Amino acid sequence: MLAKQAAQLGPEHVCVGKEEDAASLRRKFPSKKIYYGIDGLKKLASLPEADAVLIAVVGAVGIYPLVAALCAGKRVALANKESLVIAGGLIRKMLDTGKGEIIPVDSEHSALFQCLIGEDPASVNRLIITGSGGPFYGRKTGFGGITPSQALKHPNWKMGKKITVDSATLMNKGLEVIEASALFNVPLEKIEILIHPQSIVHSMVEFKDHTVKAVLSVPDMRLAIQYALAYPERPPSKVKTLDLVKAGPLDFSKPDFRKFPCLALAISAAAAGGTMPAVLNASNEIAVEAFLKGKIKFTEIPVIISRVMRKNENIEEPSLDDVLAADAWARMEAQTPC
Ligand code: MN3
Repeated sequence: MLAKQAAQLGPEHVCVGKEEDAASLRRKFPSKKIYYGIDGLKKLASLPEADAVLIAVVGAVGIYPLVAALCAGKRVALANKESLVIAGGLIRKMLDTGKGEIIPVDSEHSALFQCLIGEDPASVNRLIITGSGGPFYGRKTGFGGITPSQALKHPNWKMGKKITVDSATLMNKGLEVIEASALFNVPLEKIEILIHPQSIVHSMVEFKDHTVKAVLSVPDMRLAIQYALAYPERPPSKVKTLDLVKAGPLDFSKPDFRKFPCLALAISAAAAGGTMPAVLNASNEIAVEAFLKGKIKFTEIPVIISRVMRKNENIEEPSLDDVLAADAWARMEAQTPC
């Protein structure tokens, strides 16, 4: 598929995961520069001629191109949330001291970013992150019998497999709280989650005077991607106009932490800080993969994560090496049968 896309769009540089795939691409495209693996991602993210870098790889591996791009002073359109989850404090420091910047692609964070433009950070009361609740929000029992194909049917958004399962367990919303805290430098206790099944309101910011700003549109990821790439311009898009009469009524409710233990685990990892979010994320990645392969039940995902989190010896102000070591340890631990 990548070869087809490269032939169609004609990029000068292409990166794949494995060395052997790079070799076969080199035979197909002798005039292109072909890279592979983590070093390839880093090179691609810091090309001198790139004026913006869109990072949309899945999982903790996103940290490598993100750090490379920020070191090179790039504007990053960031669709990968795991990098901010595992190393939020370090990325925050890079943003505060370096030339690089992040324009979020995650729809909730794109909304928050837009609400915060022109506002004094000190005037923010709270960030309100909305979530559809995923395909099982109304379900009362039988979570153990949920199959991968059921979990992969998201009611509103078209996304990749890993994030769609994360939406079904509500881990995605937990990761997004950690992501927002790092990206906007807002403490955990000022971030709230609201379940909003229609996915029309993408998130909100409440200010000190109790004014609430929100961003609304039909749910379509193309809009958030375009916004991040075109920022600060706002060109026309192919996304449908929002018909509020047809879309309504819009519902909001508090999330159910008991029915969705992954959400509670994410919040407790965020509160613990240090390497705990990296451990949460890595064990979640392994558990979701095992669920998608039919090796474990849907309800075993939080059991694995909480077991690995309990064993973690937390490092409070971790370096990038500490974070990567915690990530690698948690991956091993998550695959060890208890
Ligand atoms: Mn999102």
